[in-house]
Amino acid sequence: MKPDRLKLYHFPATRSARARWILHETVGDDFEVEKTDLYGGVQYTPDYLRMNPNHNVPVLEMGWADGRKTHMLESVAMVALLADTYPEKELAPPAAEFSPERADYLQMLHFGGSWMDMMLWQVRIHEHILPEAEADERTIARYRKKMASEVEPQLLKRLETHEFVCGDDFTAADCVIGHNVTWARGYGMCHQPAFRDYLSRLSKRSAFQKAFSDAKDFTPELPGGRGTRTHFTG
Ligand SMILES: N[C@@H](CCC(=O)N[C@@H](CS)C(=O)NCC(=O)O)C(=O)O
Repeated sequence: MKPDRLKLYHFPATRSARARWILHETVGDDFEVEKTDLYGGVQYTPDYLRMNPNHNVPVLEMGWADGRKTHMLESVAMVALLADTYPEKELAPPAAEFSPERADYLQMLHFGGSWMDMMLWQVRIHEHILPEAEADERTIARYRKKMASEVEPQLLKRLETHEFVCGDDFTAADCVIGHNVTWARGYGMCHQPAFRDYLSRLSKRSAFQKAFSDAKDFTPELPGGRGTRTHFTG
């Protein structure tokens, strides 16, 4: 069974670009995209909170033949589900096999979505979003250092010897790690040539181009400056 209708709540170049990317890789253009004005605070309105109590993007809305409407709220879960649901696209090692390739793929998917993501988010909120009084220079320094000393070397080891993060074939894990690398580079991290070359390979994919076609609409700074998001809880 597959949904009759797919709709993505999205904001340019954020984690919802991971979901938009895997959707283009799997279902093509057959889904709706609604921009959620994060800087306008739409994610804290009662209607949005009913759909997503975590007040963020992405949300993947799925309409089913029996009339149900369901929502997924985690970008990495969306990436994993879509890659496994369309095995003919060969975006993930087969789920039914206990293989080293499957283990490595899941490892990188979740490394990107949890460990690396956590560090990038700390840098982002403390540098650009939290009010001055809550922003902590030591947190920024700590996670910038961990990115440089722990995360980047692990990724470089892979990307200096292989085309993609799990080897020479593109996988759905690249939708998460690739997005993270664009995010990191926007903050002056992952600056080594191997990361630039990796993004250049990824950007040749038409699904990547479509997913990031609106990236120019993203600004790291809040329109009114840090701390202007009165409802932001992080
Ligand atoms: N773990 C979630 C995190 C989603 C998330 O925090 N999205 C951010 C944009 S990258 C957001 O919408 N933040 C708005 C807010 O919290 O106000 C995922 O990966 O889907």
